[in-house]
Amino acid sequence: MDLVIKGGTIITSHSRYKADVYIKDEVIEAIGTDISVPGAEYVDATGKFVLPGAIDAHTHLEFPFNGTTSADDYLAGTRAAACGGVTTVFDFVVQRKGLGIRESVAPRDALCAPKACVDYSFHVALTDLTPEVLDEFADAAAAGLPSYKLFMVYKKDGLMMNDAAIYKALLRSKETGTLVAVHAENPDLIDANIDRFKAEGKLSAWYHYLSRPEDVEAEADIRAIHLAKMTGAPLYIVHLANARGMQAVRDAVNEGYQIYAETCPQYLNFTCDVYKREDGRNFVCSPPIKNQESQDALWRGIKDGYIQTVATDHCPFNQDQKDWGKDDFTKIPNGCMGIENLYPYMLSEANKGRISFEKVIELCAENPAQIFGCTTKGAIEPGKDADIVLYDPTMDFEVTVGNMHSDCDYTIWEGTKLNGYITDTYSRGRLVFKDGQFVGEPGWGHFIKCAPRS
Ligand code: DUC
Ligand code: ZN
Ligand code: ZN
Repeated sequence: MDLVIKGGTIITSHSRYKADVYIKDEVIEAIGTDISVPGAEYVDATGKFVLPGAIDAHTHLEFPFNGTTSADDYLAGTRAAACGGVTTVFDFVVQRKGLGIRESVAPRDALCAPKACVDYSFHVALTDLTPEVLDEFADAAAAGLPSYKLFMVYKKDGLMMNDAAIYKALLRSKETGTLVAVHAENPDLIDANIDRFKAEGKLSAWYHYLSRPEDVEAEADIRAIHLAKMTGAPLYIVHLANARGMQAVRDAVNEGYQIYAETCPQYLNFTCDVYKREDGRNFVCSPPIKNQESQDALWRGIKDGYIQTVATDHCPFNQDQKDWGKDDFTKIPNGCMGIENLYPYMLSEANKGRISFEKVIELCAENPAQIFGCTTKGAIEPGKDADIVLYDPTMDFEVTVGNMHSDCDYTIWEGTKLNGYITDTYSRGRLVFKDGQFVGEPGWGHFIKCAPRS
């Protein structure tokens, strides 16, 4: 069915204007004034903003981790995404040791496809960088999988990749137009701190932060940037959360290196003081949420253009899972929720005047589409998929677990007041969220083949 969204204000990263959007066969067919299409369905968007659906470039859905599995499976996670205006979700597939990149993705894609409520793609977390896997970069990229993450931590979980592996991956990424991402923290410093705190009986959630404070992350950021400089390859730093790492990104970009930084809403909204709260364990994620100085540096980085994307690292665990670490922070599964909060939170910050709406579109839609090669996503333009969000800037909203659409039984965003909220989400022209209700269907979402860099 043809659809015309009439009378709204379209926002891009560099402009805003009133226009109608004509959608045909899941794609934006035309943008113009007074569009009239016989037989089409008309949607009145007067007073609303017409925005591209957000791309959450960093999630962990039904993720086996820390001896358990994250609480949102592909259905719940993509349902929550739809309700938060996210129309493309990148999930991390962990390479099974001994298996190749595409072999590791295939079973996860099979799991995701019947459940996905919005479109999705994958980054692959490499854990076994054999010569065969390095040789597979080009073919995996041609199959739509051109981005690889290397964990610099989680040694005991078998996920960590050493500097030599990062160096080799960067070199090969440069040859193949692929992109290497890193989770940057120093595992040896973390272990040394944990051993000391355990010996001293310091086991509350606050010591999760103190075992991985600002410089534990900064050291790894600086090391990864150094490796990228040595190879001349681009580098994407996931979930940047500290001021000194932010400065290292600024310096490297100013020297002409292609360093992309991503941060997450939890680092922009909370400080490490949350770990002193009675429910501090619910905020345990890695890297941990840092201090006010770091938060301020991240916002400055956004304003000055040194942070390219905001994504969530969505990896919720239910209260009973978090409670494993009630008396010992080392037993708390690492991860927080955010997939439904990313776009509304960033748009609310724009509505409050901290940044522009155009900047939010750049961070949450256009940049992730461009960096990860989602050529059909990220903008309201003819030819792009009709992934569209209608946003009412006058609507007040308070986040509470009851009005979220995840399977998790609490939210760290409880009580957060937002200025403005999403009223409708369209995924390829199909309505999937309307006035607080999920109206989509599992299996609607498709795998999106990402293009390698030219
Ligand atoms: N950090 C988290 O907090 N959760 C999932 C993986 C990660 O790196
Ligand atoms: Zn990570
Ligand atoms: Zn992550």
